[in-house]
Amino acid sequence: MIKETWWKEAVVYQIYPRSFMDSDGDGIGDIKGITSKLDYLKLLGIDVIWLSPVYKSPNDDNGYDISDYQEIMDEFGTMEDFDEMLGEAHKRGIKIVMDLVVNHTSDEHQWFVESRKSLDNPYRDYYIWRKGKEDGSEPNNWGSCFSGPAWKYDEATDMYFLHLFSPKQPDLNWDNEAVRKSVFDMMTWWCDKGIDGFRMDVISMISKTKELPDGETRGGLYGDFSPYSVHGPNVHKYLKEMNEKVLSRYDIMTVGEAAGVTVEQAKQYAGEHTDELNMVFQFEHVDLGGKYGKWSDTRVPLTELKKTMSKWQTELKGEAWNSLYWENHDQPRSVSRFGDDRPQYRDLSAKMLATCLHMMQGTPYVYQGEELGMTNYPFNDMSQFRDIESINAYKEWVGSGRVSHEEMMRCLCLKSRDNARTPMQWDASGHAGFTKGIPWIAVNPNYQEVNASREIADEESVFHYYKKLIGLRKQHKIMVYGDYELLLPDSGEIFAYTRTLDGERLLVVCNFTDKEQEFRVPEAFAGDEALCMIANYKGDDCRKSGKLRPYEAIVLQK
Ligand code: TEU
Repeated sequence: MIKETWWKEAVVYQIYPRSFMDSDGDGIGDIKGITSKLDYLKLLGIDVIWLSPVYKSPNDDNGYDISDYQEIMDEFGTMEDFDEMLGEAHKRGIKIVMDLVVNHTSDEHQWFVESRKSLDNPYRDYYIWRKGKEDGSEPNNWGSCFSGPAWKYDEATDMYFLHLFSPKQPDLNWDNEAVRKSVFDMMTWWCDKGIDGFRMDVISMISKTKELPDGETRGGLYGDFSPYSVHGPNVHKYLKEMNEKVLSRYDIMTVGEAAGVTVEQAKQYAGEHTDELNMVFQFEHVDLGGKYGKWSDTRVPLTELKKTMSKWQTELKGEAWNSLYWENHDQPRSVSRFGDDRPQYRDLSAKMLATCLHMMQGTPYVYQGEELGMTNYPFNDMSQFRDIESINAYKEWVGSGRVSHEEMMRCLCLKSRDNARTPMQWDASGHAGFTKGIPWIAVNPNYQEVNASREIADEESVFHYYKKLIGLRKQHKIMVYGDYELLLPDSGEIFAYTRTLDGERLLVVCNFTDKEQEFRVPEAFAGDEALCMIANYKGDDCRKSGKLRPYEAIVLQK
């Protein structure tokens, strides 16, 4: 029996503050801007906001490089602004979950400033330092997630420090009890302020093996660090300690970003009774189809997508809780990646994707602009990119001659994180109403059509469709707790499944193509007594026509 709790029944909305709403005209989103849009989020009906980092940061990785966990980033405003936003959100019954980035800090954090000063500095072992090899090269062959080696040489003490991300994001040494205490104290400080939980950045990477040997290069320029730094030997010990010392003391929600996690590992991170986290973000469905690392310019076959998502629905059941997402600040726009962003199909396919995801078992996450059907940006020049991961990947793959400029541009257009980071499109005014200044990254040119103001006024918009889906989840426990069963596993065109709870059943059918598809409704749902819970087309549905229209989505309830 699945235990019923508030965070299983909630819908979470992710805000990437830099691109959400700019209140002071500097072209960068800020906390006052978020506060000014809380009524919009209340109208949408979401329950929780996951706030990407707002802490002080030099923004080498847009806030995921933190220089002070208990101060607000200058560009985003003040702690008073934060306190006002928290209070205003709570007044509207909206919870705030903070982004906890503790696998690494910024190299400008005071801990690292001290650590690099000398071998005997009290903060030396807050980070992971190693001597170089005999020939003076890096301690091992590991590559960083943002290209280049995962080690940076530091002259002052003639040693290298580990950074699995950018050189300005040195990894913390979680084997050091003082590090754990500092992190837990900081988390307690935020919980005492009244926040409602944490999304934990790359939490599966915090424990490294003692030995840090070379990794497999598999024909690449660098070795793979994951066997030694993902799901490491003490990761669960440290999360249980975190749970005992902080998490268990508050009624909060936690979700761990667990790159590379398997279903079996997820049962440990987010098991009903493992006393670690409430749920994890797994990456199997969004990591499908990589050709040059994560980079590819081809779409993933629907059969692969269905197989992966169904596995997580059926194999976690009753043991751990799923997070459900198509998009976040690291992923491209789902309507471009999994749907069809051509004008005649954008709206339909966005609603179809929303149906496919929100009818599954788990906590759904809506990324800012997903509820509008925002699309990938039409990049055509490297100068348009801002993301360190994309810029460095271009330099490494094209610079090394392994990928042509043209192919890499196609890969970046499909999968660059900047696709998700163009400003939120509020209305049809200049810069889509995001800023009165010059935006830090260009607004998508389709903002005249795709924007909140227009869609709120149009009952048939993607916005209102998401609003309906979110509302249905509050009315029907079967959407939250019903058992999932995949139908038509071999279909490369149709994603269909049922949900079952206490004798009630739902049939969810989604046509992932721009063609009509034959579809015979299962007998149990064929009659008129089966009600249509939601559909993205008006008029006769597949029960009468025996066909699914392009990107048609329908949910029948019995
Ligand atoms: O992302 C972790 C991570 O695994 C990324 O490499 C992500 O999978 C990749 O960018 C997908 O293309 C987290 C944050 O979500 C990301 O924004 C940060 O850049 C990263 O950690 C470092 O903090």
